[in-house]
Amino acid sequence: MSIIQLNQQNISSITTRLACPTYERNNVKAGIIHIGVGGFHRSHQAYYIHQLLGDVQHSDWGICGIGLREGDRNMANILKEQDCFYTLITQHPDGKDTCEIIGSIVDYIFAIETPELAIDKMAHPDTKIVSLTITEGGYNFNPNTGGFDFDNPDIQHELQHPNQPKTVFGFLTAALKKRRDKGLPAFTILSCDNIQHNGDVARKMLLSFAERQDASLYDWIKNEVCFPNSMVDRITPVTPKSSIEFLENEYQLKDDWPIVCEPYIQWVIEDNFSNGRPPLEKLGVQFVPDVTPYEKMKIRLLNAGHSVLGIPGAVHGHATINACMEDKVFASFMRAFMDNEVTPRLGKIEGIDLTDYKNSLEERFANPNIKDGVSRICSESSAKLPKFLIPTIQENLASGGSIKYGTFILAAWAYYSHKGVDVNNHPIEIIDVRKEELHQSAKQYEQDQLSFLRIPDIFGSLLENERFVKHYSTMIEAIYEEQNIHELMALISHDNYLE
Ligand code: CS2
Repeated sequence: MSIIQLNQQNISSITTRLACPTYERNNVKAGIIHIGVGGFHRSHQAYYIHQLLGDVQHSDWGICGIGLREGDRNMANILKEQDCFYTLITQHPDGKDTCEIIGSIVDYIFAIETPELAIDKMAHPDTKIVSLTITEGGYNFNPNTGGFDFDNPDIQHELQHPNQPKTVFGFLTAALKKRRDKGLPAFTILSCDNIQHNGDVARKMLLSFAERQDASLYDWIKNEVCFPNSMVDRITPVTPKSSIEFLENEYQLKDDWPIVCEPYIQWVIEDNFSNGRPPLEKLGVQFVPDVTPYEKMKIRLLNAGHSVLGIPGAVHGHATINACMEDKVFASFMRAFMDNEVTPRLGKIEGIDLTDYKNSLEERFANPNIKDGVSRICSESSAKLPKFLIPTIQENLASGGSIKYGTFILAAWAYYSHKGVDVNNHPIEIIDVRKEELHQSAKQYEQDQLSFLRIPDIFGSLLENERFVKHYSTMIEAIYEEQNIHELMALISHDNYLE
């Protein structure tokens, strides 16, 4: 068999090789516009919608992707080449991979080149939802004040030139204004980022921006746009080159950007929509009145658990999360962190057995077939840890709970940011917009043991707490002196260490 390019024209031949969409894409309307099409959107929301479109009654709920950043150019080119089709490779723990072609993204607009087109698409009568995966950093809040960051030059630009939007805020307000002026109902804004109260955060930020731009639009958005909170979950590693080769060898299929993911998938959403919603409950999505306990559980256990493995893992030279889990010291450290520091702060969650949930996290992290790189997990830790980990430490400080596991991760992060190499002297790949600032602050260690923590918008007031400072100092000293993270983790896991 010859290699065949994944695209619309070839889809009937590809069907003989692997599962393809059964729906007629020409009849699918884009009821959802998604900003920030990355790996996660394609393994999660687009996969749910793909299943939904299998029933012709629901053909109003296709997706049109939008890329707002220069960094989306590659995605735009590849999706264009492939008519927005891509392969989803689900990696099972027994080593099997299941592959299927996903067709739910029916269109993609690279808004840097055609901003008008993107605005018109969002303002189109077919559009009912605009969903977002723009990462923790995309919400443009000033971590010092918790408010909107008006100093951002792109925000300044779009406030002065509302017809030349650059950020998600400029695009959303331009599109909502058009809808209001045309007498169309508002769309729902559905945040799918790992932020607690993601909908509330999106609402607060958009309203702050709109208020400065146009008072009457502010009122309209406030009254008409719904921002459901949601909890999303599916581990989606960075696509390795080997997956592209695998599709070529196994199926003679040329797909330049397939997606790999674990079998597990979960989505919990507040049932609060401005202009209708797809019946995703048919696919196991949970619609609940209040998503707070679910998102807190997921962010504080799964996302923080990942960092608890990933940061020391990077220093110790473990390349992937499953390699960390194979290391008994790492695995029991992470479990002890979950049991002793997170679980007591979560309280009871309706319908959830936390022990089962934690057991399933252990199994998911240990999946040997999904090679989730620690570099992905540690990427943008400066935005993640203040949301995933530091609140747990703060709450434990306030309530007298254990802090040794969480504190150790901050000390390990300081060392990681300073040294940038692992125990074998191999460079660590650090991906963080604040990498340089973190490095500068960590490297003052010799003069000031606590130097790394002197970034208030990341660490808040931790330094004001005596118990925390005592723990941190002991740990950071031990890390620098012994240079053996692994041994220290084993030591900390002993009952009588510091506490
Ligand atoms: C990870 C998440 O980047 C991270 O820190 O914890 O991307 C995680 O894999 C997803 O939230 C899983 O749903």
